[in-house]
Amino acid sequence: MASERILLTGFEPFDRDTVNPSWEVARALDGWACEGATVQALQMPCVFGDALAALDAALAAGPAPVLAVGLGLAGGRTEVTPERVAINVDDARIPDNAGRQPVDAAVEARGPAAYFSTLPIKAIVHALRQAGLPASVSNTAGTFVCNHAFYGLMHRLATRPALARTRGGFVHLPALPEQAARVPGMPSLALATQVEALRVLLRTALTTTTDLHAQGGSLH
Ligand code: PCA
Repeated sequence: MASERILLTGFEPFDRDTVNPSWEVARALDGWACEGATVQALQMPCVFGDALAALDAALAAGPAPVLAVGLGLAGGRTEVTPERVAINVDDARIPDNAGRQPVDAAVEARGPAAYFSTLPIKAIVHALRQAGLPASVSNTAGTFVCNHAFYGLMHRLATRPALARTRGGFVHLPALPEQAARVPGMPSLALATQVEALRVLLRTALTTTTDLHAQGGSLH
């Protein structure tokens, strides 16, 4: 039986780091089948513009995915955090891997201010917690390359008729223990735990059509 495709992206290391959990998780799941769909892992460069070129190449190289989920590292976070919203802003506090450091540039010149994730983020957080895995909704993906990739993905899903049925979103992940060992005090989550969380997340996304109505806000 022909399998549907889940596009799962992760990033190369950035900010002079040697590893990025987002790519380690994505590549660990490459080829994993769930609910009639199979994961295709894609590594993105941590470079404004180039990340979206890699995304475009992967989208063009096969049928429309049933799900397109981006992963990225958010050092300092303690939980797996599905992002609620992507904003049309590139504002880089540090240079990307090509030395680019845009300030207050639009991701898409004629795009709307923001896009919401079309993943069932509340149901995902609930399912992760039920499975004993730490998770919360995040209300900001920042303004660096992850938000750029998230916004670019959602813009493509919203504007390309061929991708109208593809649901998409972005998830920030905590650091790996080996990264935290170099930065005392930094929270971390083991790779196997992060991979298990993504299995639960993808299964929930594939089987949930209407999101849960549950509180996931924050005061700041
Ligand atoms: N995290 C960065 C970019 C790549 C990554 O893994 C971010 O949150 O923007």
